Amino acid sequence: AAAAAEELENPTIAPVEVKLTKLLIDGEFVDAASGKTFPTIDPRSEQVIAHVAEGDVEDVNRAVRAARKAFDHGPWPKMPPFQRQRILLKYADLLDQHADELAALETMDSGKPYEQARYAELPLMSRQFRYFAGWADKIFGTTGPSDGIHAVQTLHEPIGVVGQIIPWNFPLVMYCWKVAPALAAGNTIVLKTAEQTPLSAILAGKLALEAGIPPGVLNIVSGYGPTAGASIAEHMDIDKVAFTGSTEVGKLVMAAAARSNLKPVTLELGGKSPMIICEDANVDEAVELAHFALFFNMGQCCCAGSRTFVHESIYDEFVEKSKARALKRVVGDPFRKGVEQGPQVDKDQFHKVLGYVESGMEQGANLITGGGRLGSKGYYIKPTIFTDVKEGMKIFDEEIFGPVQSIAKFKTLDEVVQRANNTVYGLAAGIFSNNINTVNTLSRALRAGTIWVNCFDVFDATIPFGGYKQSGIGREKGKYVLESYTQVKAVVTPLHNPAW
Ligand code: TXE
Repeated sequence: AAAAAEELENPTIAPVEVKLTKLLIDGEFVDAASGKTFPTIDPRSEQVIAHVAEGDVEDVNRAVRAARKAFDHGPWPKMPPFQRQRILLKYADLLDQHADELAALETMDSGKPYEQARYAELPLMSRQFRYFAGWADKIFGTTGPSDGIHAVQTLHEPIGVVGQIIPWNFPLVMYCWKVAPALAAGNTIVLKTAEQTPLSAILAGKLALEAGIPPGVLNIVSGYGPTAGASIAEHMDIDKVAFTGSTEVGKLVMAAAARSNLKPVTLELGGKSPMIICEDANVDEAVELAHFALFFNMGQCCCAGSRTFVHESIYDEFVEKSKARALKRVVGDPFRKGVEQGPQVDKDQFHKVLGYVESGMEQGANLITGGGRLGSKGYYIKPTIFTDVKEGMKIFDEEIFGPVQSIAKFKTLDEVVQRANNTVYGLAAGIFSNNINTVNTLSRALRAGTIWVNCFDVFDATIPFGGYKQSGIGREKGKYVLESYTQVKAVVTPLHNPAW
């Protein structure tokens, strides 16, 4: 009876049937040229969900041929921009209409809480398409004064065929961050999803066709990195590549782009973002925000606030309350209502995170809660906190990508700036303070692409996102991303006939 009562309070939302598993090439769902498939695994049960067509070099070649044809001879780049806009707006509506199914596929494949996928992430998708639909007819150049005897106009043209490689931590959000601006600017696309999470993008691709995006404009290849991914990076007929993933692979992508046809590269890579809790902070609120900054999405965020710096005057209280909060965190089947944390995405990530937990203990950090696997089935990890964490410990210096919070004490603002910037990364930083001078000082001194003040993980389509240092090159979202998906052409004509 108790179980039934709990079930009533926390009903389970059902997974959905997987209907689409093929590659999307030239407007058709097709098998891989090799006929091969690969299994995608449910991280809750460690069981196979479905076998998905495994795209490889030959499939990328087919997709590039389709995208090339759609760019060189198809209607998309030449279409009046307001028509592209209309199609993208219709696409946004279709994404909203299918939000339940998309979110369910996302949860099955990645293990993220259904409520998070459905109510925090899916709305970002349609918002992103509507925002960039708005840009479609507002992308244009300038006329300049030049030298007085020539008229000069600049045309902002699409780059051509763009290759996009996305990770598994936010499969659909990454899909729309990449696809929406590229399409709004008139490019055609070959996109590779992550091998851990291929399912949701295939349905998103089907909806793109329904919205009226012409065949060949958006091609989606499921498959592995060293095969399908690498062949995108080194392809001679792809005009630009955008990558989100590890810093290590980002370097490979950039090298391959340079070695092949010198295609421009944008990269959104790893991070080790500081979350700085200042002296004047309301401790309860700061604890909640720092908890969210690290534990959101099982800690699998490139911008996770993974170094929590706390002012010494409130350190002990902060640590005690952070422990209580972590113990309250609801971990379980991500399809159940009220669950805050599901399993890690796959076996590799699960073992990687547990390896970091062990190294924290070996290197003398103080484990105050968690510290191991939860249960015996599925890739669940207990919310874990280390205190007294210091530079030189791997858990403080390297990206863990898991539910492991590292808390450190600081005394002065100068000290915390120096320590926060002491990393090869520079993706984001959080500041918790109501002191305007502190906020101004820190937000200017921190070397990171996003500074969240008294908030964290705010991802509206208008906000540019990207890294300093080895966290990446270029910006996604906002008007800035359009620069990555357009070329500038200068057209010069004499103002007077030179013979006059
Ligand atoms: O990343 P990969 P992995 C970090 C995080 C994580 C670590 C490893 O620390 O623990 O990276 O994760 C494709 N050429 N981030 O191994 O391999 C791959 O198929 C071209 C941070 O999953 O970088 C997938 O589509 N592509 C991050 C994508 O790259 C290649 C998100 C990302 O996978 C390739 C994910 C190759 N040679 C992990 N090899 C973030 N910035 O958000 C792999 N890929």
